[in-house]
Amino acid sequence: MLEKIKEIRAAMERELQEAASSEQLRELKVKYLGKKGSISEISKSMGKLQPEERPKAGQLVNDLRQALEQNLARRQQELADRALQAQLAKETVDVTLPGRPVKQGSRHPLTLVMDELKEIFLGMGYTIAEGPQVELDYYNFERMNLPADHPARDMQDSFYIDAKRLLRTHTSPVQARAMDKLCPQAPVKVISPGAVYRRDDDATHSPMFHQVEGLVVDEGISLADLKGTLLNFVRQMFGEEREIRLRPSFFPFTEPSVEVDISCMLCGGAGCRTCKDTGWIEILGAGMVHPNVLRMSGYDPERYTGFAFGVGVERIAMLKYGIDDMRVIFENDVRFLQQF
Ligand code: 2NL
Repeated sequence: MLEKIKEIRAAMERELQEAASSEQLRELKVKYLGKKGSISEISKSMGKLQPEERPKAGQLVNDLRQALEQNLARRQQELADRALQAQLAKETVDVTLPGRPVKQGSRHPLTLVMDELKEIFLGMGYTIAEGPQVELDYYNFERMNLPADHPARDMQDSFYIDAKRLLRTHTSPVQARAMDKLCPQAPVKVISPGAVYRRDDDATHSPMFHQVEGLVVDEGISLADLKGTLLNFVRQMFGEEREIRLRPSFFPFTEPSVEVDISCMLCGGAGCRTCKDTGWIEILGAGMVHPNVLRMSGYDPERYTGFAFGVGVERIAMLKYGIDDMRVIFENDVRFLQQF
């Protein structure tokens, strides 16, 4: 019996050492520890021993089982380590390789133009006013001197939420709110950039577009201040050589009202396709704040005057970057966006 145990132990240690894969280790485990394995067999034959020999033999069989389990685990670890070492030897990492370039995005042309517009007016001492896009028709229309029966309030022009609320059709209501807040302690000098909504959708109109409106209210503000402000803005935006031209126009919220043209930056005024051979390009609307608007905002129009203007951001972007179809601005095709 003792001989047998020794034999098994020797064979087992040899075979363990020879095993070259975890598959073979599993087979050895079955061979020795399995139900019909050598150790089970030898345990069964213990009955044949003399009673006084049994404790000693039992001890040896237990030692044998324990040794086998330990050796199996150790061998398993050795094989895993060796496999890892082999893998590492094969896989070399070249730490001097340049890194993979990070794909860098770019800012949307509307964002670029918005930022530039804000920067120019911040430079002239304006503050930025913001307000809700779902607006009361009181602020959007009433306060802009557009009474209930005015055609500009027509459902065809606006997105109504309910009887009293709509998506703002311009950012003027933000400025009406600014006047409510500031009047009459402080003069008003604000711009209101943001999205506006109108029920239009074709090659030259989007149902959502962006505006930057500006408003200055104080004592002694005149049309000359408006002209100087716009000339300064236009030259920063389109170049120092630009001139401006004011043509009479109409807005319900300004009186007098003007359309403002800039001398064409493509032909310098000689005439080309962009300016339709006129030498001038229309870029914004403006005017002196209507006395009704001032009054509704708490200002005495006999004492306070103001000017206001509204710029279409998409239009500026199209002129500045030579974009001929407004729809590409909103399609978000990367081939378009990557050009900025
Ligand atoms: C345009 C014309 C304009 C205004 C906007 C304004 C605001 C207040 C009072 C008076 Cl609070 N006017 N805004 C004035 C004239 C023109 O926008 O064609 N925009 C694209």
